[in-house]
Amino acid sequence: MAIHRRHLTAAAVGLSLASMLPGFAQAQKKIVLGFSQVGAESEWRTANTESIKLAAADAGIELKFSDAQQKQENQIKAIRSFIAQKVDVIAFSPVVESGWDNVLREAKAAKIPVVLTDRSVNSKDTSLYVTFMGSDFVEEGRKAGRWLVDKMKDQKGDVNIVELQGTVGSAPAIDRKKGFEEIIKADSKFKVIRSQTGDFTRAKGKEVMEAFLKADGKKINVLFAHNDDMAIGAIQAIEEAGMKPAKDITIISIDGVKGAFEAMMAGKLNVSVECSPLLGPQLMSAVKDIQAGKTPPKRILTKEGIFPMETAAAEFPKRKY
Ligand code: GYE
Repeated sequence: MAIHRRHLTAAAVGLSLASMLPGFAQAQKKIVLGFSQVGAESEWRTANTESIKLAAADAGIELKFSDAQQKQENQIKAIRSFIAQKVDVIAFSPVVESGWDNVLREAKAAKIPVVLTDRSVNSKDTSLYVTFMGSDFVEEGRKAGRWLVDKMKDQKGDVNIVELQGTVGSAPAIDRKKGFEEIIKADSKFKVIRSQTGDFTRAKGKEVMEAFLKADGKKINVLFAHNDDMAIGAIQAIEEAGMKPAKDITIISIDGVKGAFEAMMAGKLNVSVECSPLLGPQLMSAVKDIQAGKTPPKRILTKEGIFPMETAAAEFPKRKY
């Protein structure tokens, strides 16, 4: 009985504290972030998801995470459900660039700020989102192109290139292609003889490379893959065709994930251009700023480098993804 009374007293005190200090209860309220992820198509994406989940936990932000399995319709559904749940902030990595205006207008009408991470949208109305944080994909394509131009500077005849594109309509596929072409077009010896999507996955990268090899075989001098996973799939196809990756065919890819470093250390991949997936901490700090009424810069750029095969062994222990 005595214990019971003590409990009652504590409850009563708790109640009166909350009603006397409404600000106190407010400060304790967690920020709720709805995040719609592209999928789990690559090593890059897995590292990105991990970074976001960890950073949310570290920042004390409640994360509602949704995986769209590389389908825009699933992302639109997830965003609508975040709006219905009245989350504080919505963030997402748009699988493709176009077709977002309607759902973004719905978020705006509900007064929920939107942050784009990793990939951008091509909406004309930039007031539909607060900020876009992520890499400069055109520059990544240029870095790949510059590395190739330098590597082949003494080559006299044609350089036949096959290209494995990322997801059709996605910002990184469009921009990496553009940046690469911008650089190689300076010399007509560089010829892109085939270009097809491998949807950023190992399985598709392998499958499409098999088809390239069947069609052109020994004619192929260079593979430019828009990400490491497709390059890793293609390496298997090249080996199965009895050729030597990185020797018979020069291979360039993008991301700089651990799998790429392992391939470089095994002498099977020539170079990987870095694209960092570790966007979690900067996303959480932008979310906190927005909630505090501050406006983050419209564009938050990720800094990144390039890793040729010769640097792989020294860099590998420092890699975080
Ligand atoms: O390069 C690829 C992933 O959007 C930058 O998506 C990202 C790309 C990354 O599937 O591996």
